[in-house]
Amino acid sequence: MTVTASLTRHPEWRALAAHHVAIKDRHLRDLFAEDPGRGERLTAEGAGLYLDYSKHRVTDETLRLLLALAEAVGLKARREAMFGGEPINSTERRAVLHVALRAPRDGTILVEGENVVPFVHQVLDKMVDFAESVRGGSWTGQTGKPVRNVVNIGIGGSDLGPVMAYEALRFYAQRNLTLRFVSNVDGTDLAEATRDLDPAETLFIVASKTFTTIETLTNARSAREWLLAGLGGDEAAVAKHFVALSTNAAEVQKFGIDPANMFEFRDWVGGRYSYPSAIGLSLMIAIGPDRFREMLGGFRAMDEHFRDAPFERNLPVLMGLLGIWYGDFFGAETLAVLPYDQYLNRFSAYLQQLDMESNGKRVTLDGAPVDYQTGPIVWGQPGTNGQHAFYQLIHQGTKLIPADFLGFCQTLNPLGDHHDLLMANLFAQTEALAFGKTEAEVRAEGVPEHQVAHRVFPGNRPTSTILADRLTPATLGALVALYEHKVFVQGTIWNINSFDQWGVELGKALANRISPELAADADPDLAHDGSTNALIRRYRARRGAG
Ligand code: G6Q
Repeated sequence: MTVTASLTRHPEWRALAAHHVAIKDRHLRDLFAEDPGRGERLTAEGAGLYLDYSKHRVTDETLRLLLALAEAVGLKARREAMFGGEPINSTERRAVLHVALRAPRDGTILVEGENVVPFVHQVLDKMVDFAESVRGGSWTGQTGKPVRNVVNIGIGGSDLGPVMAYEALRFYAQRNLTLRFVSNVDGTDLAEATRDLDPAETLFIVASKTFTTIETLTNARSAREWLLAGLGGDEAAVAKHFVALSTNAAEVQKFGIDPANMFEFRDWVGGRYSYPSAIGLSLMIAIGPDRFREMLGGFRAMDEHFRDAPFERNLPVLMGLLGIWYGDFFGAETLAVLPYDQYLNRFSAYLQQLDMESNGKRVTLDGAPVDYQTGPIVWGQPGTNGQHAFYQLIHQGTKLIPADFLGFCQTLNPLGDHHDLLMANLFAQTEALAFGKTEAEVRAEGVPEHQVAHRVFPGNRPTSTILADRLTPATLGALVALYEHKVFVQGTIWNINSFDQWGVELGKALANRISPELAADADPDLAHDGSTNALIRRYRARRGAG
């Protein structure tokens, strides 16, 4: 194993550590008082998104040092390596080319000498034809009825992207179609998703990159039984009611889905980066091909911004560096993502996978254990609901929780003064988190003495605010690409592989060992630890009870 020079020994890192000691107690109140222009100066724009990062515990010197770190670790070269199709996913020896999914038709991206862009557009064209036929009613089921219900069966990257984006863009969806997403191997998920559907009008989209994922295949088999039971058992119905999204044609065929009804992608698209690929078919059916292309355009605009904008005005670079500043120097362990938009209700869950699966790593590219913190715990849910729940801890708890606030200047559903109220909450929260309320201010309000300490807000809680005009398909694409590239920037600085996921593979293997032990008729010989053995025995003894 090669042990590389640790990141923490870089002069730029050491300079940041020293700078942190010098400025860690500086308050945002003072930073703003000394430089009232920072609210306009510490901002950047790209791909229709406006980022205000002035409410961060940074000075011009902090930013200079962070940007120097990005240069020192070779971020530019690594970015070019990704866009250039080099196998930067080193453990799996694969290129990382979700950016190719949104390349223009005349683009060129070479993977081992092959331009993959024509393949991307060939699949997109096939998706467009299929989506149009479902939306227009010309794709009919076994009994001749048009499709009214679309059920996506997938898990992880083959679920979270499509479901998040469908929720986010529901405003643009064709409303006579019902979209459902089944992921959990818990039979409840499929049972609830299908209980009120007519099989004759239902299309199942089986989304699985590998087509070997046990949860997805189990759900797909049960869906096939449900369909055949409802349609009189004729196997021919499968071809009219099942399509597959996968890289694995052989397994798709083995399952019984006609390869003509398979939409392909390649192994250079990671699961958590895959919803702009064939994995987005359910979304394309819901919002239509034009909107889907607009969304790809938004992704592309952010890809170009990431590639071309100077680091000091580059949104993913700035957000990545700010995350490193808090995680590695202030010791913050989490990042809250708080969208002030109901349509983004699954956005934080989606980002959880994107960020935590990518950067939840403990060794460098060379296999040496890191001696610094890597990916944050990402969490959150839409404001203003969170305000009435967990914001208390962000304002007055003992933990430092940097937060991203996302909002839109225009609402898609104008209703009285709802939108102004929503946005008033967003602005008020970031203001209160930054500036807090001092003891003197609390006293001046005439608060009884025994409450004063309890009603002080220390402030100095850092936030980013990301504003866009309107939640359009293009805005969503730009927003997702922003976080994808932020994750890339951080993974590059930490010198880790953001594109493998051995922790996920472990779960797949472990369950495969235990499930035959649960299924066995006779008591199996169990060779797990004492706790696991006892739990399995108790489950076997009691599952038939009651
Ligand atoms: C994503 C992960 C993981 C994956 C699921 C589903 O990056 O690899 O979440 O998407 O395990 O895998 P399949 O698409 O192969 O079924």
